[in-house]
Amino acid sequence: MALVRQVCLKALPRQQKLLVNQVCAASNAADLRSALAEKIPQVQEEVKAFRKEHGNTKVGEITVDMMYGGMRGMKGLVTETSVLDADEGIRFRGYTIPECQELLPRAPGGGEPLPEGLFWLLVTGEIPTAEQVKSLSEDWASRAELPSHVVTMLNNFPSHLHPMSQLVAAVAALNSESKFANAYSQGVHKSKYWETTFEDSMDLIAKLPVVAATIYNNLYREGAPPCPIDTSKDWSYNFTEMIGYKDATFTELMRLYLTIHSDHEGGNVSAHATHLVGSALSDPYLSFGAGMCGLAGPLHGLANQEVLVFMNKVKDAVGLDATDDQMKEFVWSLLKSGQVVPGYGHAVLRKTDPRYTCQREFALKHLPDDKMFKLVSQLYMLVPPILMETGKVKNPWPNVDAHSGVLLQYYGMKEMNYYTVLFGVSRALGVTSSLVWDRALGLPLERPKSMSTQGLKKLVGA
Ligand code: AMX
Repeated sequence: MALVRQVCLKALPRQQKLLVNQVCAASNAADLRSALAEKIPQVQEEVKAFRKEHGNTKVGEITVDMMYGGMRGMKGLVTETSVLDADEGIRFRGYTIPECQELLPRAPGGGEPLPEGLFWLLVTGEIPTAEQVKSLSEDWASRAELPSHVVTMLNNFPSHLHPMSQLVAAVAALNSESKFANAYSQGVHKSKYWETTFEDSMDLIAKLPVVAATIYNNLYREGAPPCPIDTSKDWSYNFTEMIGYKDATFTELMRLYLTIHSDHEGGNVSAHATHLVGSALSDPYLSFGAGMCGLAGPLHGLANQEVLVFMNKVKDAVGLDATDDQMKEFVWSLLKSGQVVPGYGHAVLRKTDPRYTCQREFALKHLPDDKMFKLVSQLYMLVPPILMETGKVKNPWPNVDAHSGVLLQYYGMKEMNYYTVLFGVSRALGVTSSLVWDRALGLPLERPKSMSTQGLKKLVGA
C-alpha cells in the first residue's frame, strides 16, 4: 500500500501529496493505538498465510566468512519499519528521507518533519495527518513526568560518568513503571503482549527527553531542573526548551535530527540488541537499555562524538585554513597509526549516507560560511579517495555521524560527549516501533546456532 501510494505521489506537488495522504489517513483512527489495533490482525493474517506457503523456502546461503565476519549480508531477521538499500540508503516504510521531509507534518511555520509523524509512519506504515501528529505530541507531553527515584538517581551521578552510561542506567531504572512487566506477572495472554509493549514504548519515548535534559542540565547547566513540559508544543520543542536552547532554527535542526536517526533497519547494533533482548520478553525499558549500550560503542553511535574529537584534532594539527595536501597528510597519519576515520564507512551502505546529505543541505541553507562546516566539506572531498586507496575499506563515503556534530556545535551545543544521547533519544522511535511489531507477530526467543571452529571445520570437511 505504501509503495503504491509512493509511486502515485511522485508526480504531485506538495499540497496535493498532502491532500492524498490526508484522505488516505482519514480512514485511520484518530489515535495511534487504535490505528495500530486496526492494522495488527491484517498483518498477522498476511504473515500467517505467507509462512504457510513459503515457510520452507530458502532465502540465502551462509558462508564461513559470514560467520567470522559479523554476519554481514546474512539474512536472518524480519524488521517491518525500515529497509536499508546499500546504494540508495534508508527508506522508512517505503519512504526516502527527502519524501519524509516533504510529506510528514511540520510544526507551524517549520520546514522540517516532526519526529512524531515519523513514529506514526514507522508504527502503522501510513503518513499521518497534522491532527494525528498533534494528538501524538499531546499524548507524549502527558506521559513525560519521571518517577522521583529516577530523578534522584540522575542527580546523584558523578559528573565524570559518561552521559550514555547515565542514559542507560536511567532507562533501566524506569522499568519500575513497566506496564508490560506488570501485565506479564499477572499472567496476561500472549496475544495481548503488544498492548502493554506499546504503552511502555509511548511512556519511554515521552520520558526520554526529560531524562536526556536532566543529564544535560546536571552536567553542563549547573543542575538547572528541566522546565515544565508545554502540552501545546511538540516533542522536539519541549526538549530544546528543557536544555535551554531558544533558537528556533536549532529546534528545527532537532526535529530533523530526531527524525533521521530513528531507524536503520534491524541488523544494526542498537536495533538488533533491542530486538534480541526484547525476544526474551524483557520489558521495553530493559530492551531499549541494551540497545543504548550498543549505541554507546565508537563503531556505532559514539562515532558522532568521535567525529568532533577528530575534527578538533585536524583543527589543532593543521588549522582551519589548511591546504588539501596538509589535510591528506593528517588523514594518512591517522590511518597509519591504526585508527579509523570516524564518520566514514558503513557495514551496509556503499554510497554517501542520505542522512549525511540532508544534514549537509541543512548546513548549506543555515550556516554556509561556518568554518567547521567548510572543514566537513573539505574532508568530504578528500577522505573517500584516501580510504579507497587503502584498498580494504568497502565504503569510503561519509555516514550520518560525519555531519551532525558540526551542526550541533554551530548552535552552541559544544559538549560532544553528549551527542550520542541525542542519537539515542531518536533511536527509541525506531526500535520501540519494531518491538511492538515483534510482540504483535509473536516473534519467539532469538536463539541462532553458534559453532566452534573445530565443529565448523568438521562440518565443511576442512
Ligand atoms: N577508516 C579507516 N578504516 C576503515 C574505515 C574508516 N572509516 N571503515 C572501514 N575501515 C576498515 C575496517 O576497519 C577494516 O579494516 P581491517 O580489515 O583492518 O579490520 C576494513 O576497512 C574493512 O571494513 P569494512 O568492511 O569496509 O567495514 P565494516 O563493515 O567492517 O565496518 C564500520 C563498518 C562503520 C564499523 C567502519 O566503516 C568504521 O569503523 N567506520 C568508522 C566509525 C564510524 O563512523 N562508525 C559509525 C557508523 C554509523 C553508525 O552506526 N552510527
